Amino acid sequence: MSIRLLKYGFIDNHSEHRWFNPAKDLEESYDVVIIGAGGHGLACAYYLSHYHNISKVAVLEKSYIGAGNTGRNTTIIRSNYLTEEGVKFYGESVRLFNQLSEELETNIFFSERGHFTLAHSDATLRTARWRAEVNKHYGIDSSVVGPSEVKAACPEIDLECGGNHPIEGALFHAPGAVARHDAVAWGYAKKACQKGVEIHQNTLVTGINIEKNKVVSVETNRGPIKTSTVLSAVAGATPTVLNMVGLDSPIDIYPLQACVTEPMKPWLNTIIVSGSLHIYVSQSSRGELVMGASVDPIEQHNTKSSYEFVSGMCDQILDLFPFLSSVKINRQWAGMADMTPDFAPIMGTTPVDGFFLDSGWGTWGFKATPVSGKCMANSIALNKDDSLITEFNLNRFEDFKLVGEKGAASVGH
Ligand code: PYC
Repeated sequence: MSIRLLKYGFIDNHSEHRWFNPAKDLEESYDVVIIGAGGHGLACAYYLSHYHNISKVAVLEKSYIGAGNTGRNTTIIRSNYLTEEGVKFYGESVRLFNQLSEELETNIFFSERGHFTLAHSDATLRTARWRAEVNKHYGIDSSVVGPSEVKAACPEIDLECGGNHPIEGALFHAPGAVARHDAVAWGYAKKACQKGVEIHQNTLVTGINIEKNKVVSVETNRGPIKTSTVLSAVAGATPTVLNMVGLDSPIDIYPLQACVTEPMKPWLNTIIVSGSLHIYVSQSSRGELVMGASVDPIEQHNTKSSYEFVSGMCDQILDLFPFLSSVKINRQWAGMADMTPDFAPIMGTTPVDGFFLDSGWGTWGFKATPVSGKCMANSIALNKDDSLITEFNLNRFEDFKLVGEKGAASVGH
């Protein structure tokens, strides 16, 4: 073995600083406790500490940073939604994503690819037109294109779809992008820690104490913490946390599975989605095809992968790309999606003073990471819902004011 290699093996003084603060004891109290060190919780900690000067913040994570849906999604970023609320909200998220590498001084591998939502029927084309018109009205780059434009962007696609469901056109959204999901979480964590935010991994919240309808403290497996402000940012576990403060929501938890193939030479430069075939696919910078489908058909609180998912999804993908028939699937996994009746998130203030919610992300939590962090930080700092999220408040279910966003889902659920 070379002496140089041995020398480097023995130095513990590496040039790169720690990204996150080292593990330490919990303080007795914090101004804000954030439950969940996924992208959303960490983004909120970043915006609180950098834009509101609120740094006495503890982010508590039962597992490790990004262990939940942050590290389990298929990293698609877009703003071609169906409702005014959704288009404005995700439009701001795409804007923030575009500058996030600079803002966080972390390469998040943001890669604008263009996003095609294929239409295999007149009915789907009609929804595509509807979305394109709403998008354009709010300044979002989105239009209906014909099969030849799809073929030009992706020459490998079989427009006939194996003769089963020919492609009639698509909704094209040029700003559609992908980014490295872990880097987004780590970047927010790094920058929040630089301002003094503490991230406590392996720290499970077991209860939240309320007195006179106000948050007063949090119980954890490492002892109690006094605080007047708690944010729940725990996709997949929202009902458990809501239970701790005596609130209820119409969220149901469904597993959402995904997978990657073995690496291939770059051939797919865009993002292809088909609601009728229930699939979405992009190619990662490592060359893997990153693919997913609808949520599982049964409500379950687990992250098990299934053969049924991967075989059903490959069956559909091969209609679009028959040449992939000998490509191997390398890995599959699942996350747990907080599904709401209207497919819009549940965010902001709640009937319990000092308890804030960032939840109900369904199948689009990753793409909302920057905007949700920013809006939640604004809402916490001002104790008032940010204007971009007022329509997403939990009270909309009592007021019968749903935000029907189902038509903007990538795939049917
Ligand atoms: O909303 O673009 C999307 C999406 C892709 C995968 C899951 N959701």
